[in-house]
Amino acid sequence: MSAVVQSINPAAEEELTDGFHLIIDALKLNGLNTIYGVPGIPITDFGRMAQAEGIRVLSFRHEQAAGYAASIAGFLTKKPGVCLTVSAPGFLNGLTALAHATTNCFPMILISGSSEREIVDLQQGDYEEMDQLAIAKPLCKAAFRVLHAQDIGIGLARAIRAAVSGRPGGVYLDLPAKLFGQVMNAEAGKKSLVKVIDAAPAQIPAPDSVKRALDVLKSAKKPLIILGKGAAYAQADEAIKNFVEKSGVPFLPMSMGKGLLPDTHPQCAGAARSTVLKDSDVVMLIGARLNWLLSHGKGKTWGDAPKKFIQIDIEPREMDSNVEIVAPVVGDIGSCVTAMLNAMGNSWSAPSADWTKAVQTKRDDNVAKMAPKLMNNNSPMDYHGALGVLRTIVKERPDAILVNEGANTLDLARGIIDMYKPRKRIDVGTWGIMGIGMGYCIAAAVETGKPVLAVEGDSAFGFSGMEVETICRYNLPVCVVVFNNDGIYRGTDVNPTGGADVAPTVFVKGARYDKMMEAFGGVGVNATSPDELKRAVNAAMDSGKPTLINAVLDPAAGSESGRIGNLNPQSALKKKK
Ligand code: ADP
Ligand code: TPW
Ligand code: MG
Repeated sequence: MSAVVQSINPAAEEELTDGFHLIIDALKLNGLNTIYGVPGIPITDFGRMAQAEGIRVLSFRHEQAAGYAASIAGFLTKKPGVCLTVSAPGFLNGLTALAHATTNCFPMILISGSSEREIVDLQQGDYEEMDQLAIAKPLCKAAFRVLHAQDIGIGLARAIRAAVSGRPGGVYLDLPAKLFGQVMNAEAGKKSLVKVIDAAPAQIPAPDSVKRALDVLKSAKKPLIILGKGAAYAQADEAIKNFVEKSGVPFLPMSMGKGLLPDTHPQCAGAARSTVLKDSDVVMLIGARLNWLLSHGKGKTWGDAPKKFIQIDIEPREMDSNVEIVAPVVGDIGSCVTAMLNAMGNSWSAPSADWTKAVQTKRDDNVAKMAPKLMNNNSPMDYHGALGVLRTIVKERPDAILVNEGANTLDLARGIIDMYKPRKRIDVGTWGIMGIGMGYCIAAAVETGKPVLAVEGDSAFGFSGMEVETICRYNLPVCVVVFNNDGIYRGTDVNPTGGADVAPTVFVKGARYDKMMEAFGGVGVNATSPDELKRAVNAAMDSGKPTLINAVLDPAAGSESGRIGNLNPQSALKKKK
């Protein structure tokens, strides 16, 4: 029995347990069998004990990467990913990832050890003193502190429910050092634990809202369905596929919604994005917000055609966040889509061929225009040559998980690499955050057991590059391709003063990121052409060995900020010059 520790009072013959064991037992009872973190006071022994009790404890080199790993574990499994950190600095390092999880609607629990309340509250300068609970609160969905061993069970239950029910998000659980050593009767301790039943209960949409949505969809001449990462998270893959196919409506996947239906599906409008956004008259959002990634549902991107929006989301307050939603359907995506499917009946008629053919033609034209660029074998490589190769590799290995971050490296890979299965593409998400790369690789490999291919800008990779040691240490089937163009966006900027410092966007020229992987016993390859890249990636995916391929890109190949350069503020002075 894991909960039982040696009695400290043999005369009483009382079996005892303590905070350490109660936390471990509570996690295990709820199927939380993996912890991502960094050890130190007061959680070093906790990690050891957790490992001894069969929890997989993955130690990282930096808490932020561990936190990103936990966040994406939550996305991939629908169970909260757990990140464990030490107090103050470790906690703050993990907090970025907790905020990221909350922003992206991923369930995650950040557990941090903390110093003693009595000293923190009087600001008496404890070891790594910080009022962590207060700092975490505005950045996550919920924050809890457990002060007594008998409350550990309830504390974790609250954390789990808060993370996964309704709109998923990040939860902070504060565990002061003293809690770990608190002792209580083993039997009472066992009874105090809570196995959370139905942590994310189905939320059935109101029948009226379903009918209203179908009426609006039926009235459309040029309908469009947008599938976001909430739809991928929901794991309602069959219902979504059946609904989209029965509707006959063109669909546009958001970045992490790619693969819910294959990008090569006849209804996929991915390669006709600007056309469908402009010309559609009714847009149905499934697990996608009308945030900056969809230009807030208005403006040039959306053209002049009047739009009506239908939205399926679990969060009622998401409705009308940017523009009017004429048909809100509130509930979990599985329940909502199934209800819509059932209410469609057998006489549903597909949208007019004028519309669907126009979309297909646009898409096929764009794909055909792109095709020759993807086949070039230039050395040094450009983005298209390198991505053409990776596109084929992903097509041949549709089970592999693709991790992607960078600017040009992100935007171009998203457009070029087709996905074939749900939840196979994980990337920078709602914040467009750099640094998720290696943490995502590690969690993807650990949680799914599938091979992982990371396509990383050289800048993006640098944010979590030290975690290649972690990848080697756990011998994970991860192949990292660094698109090395000597810098952020491009490697060609110069210092206008002619001074000794290089421009702020450029890195060491000719850097060899592959040597980093070799330093820890993994495989490093320097690839200077698409052919070399193809051979190296295939070898890595076949062997499953940790591999890093330094893909030498033309430093002039990228453009400023990738595809979102328009978001940069412009200096009026610069323009006048
Ligand atoms: P994307 O970036 O792909 O457009 P977003 O992160 O903006 O996607 O939107 C995801 C949406 O999905 C959020 O509004 C969230 O509330 C919603 N969501 C997440 N899980 C579910 C679920 N199980 N059922 C319904 N909606 C969900
Ligand atoms: C946490 C700002 C956006 S994209 C990027 C940065 C620094 C790097 C782009 O260069 P990379 O890709 O990766 O080499 P490429 O192919 O265009 O050369 N800090 C954080 N997040 C973001 N988004 C930034 C900074 C940024
Ligand atoms: Mg770069």
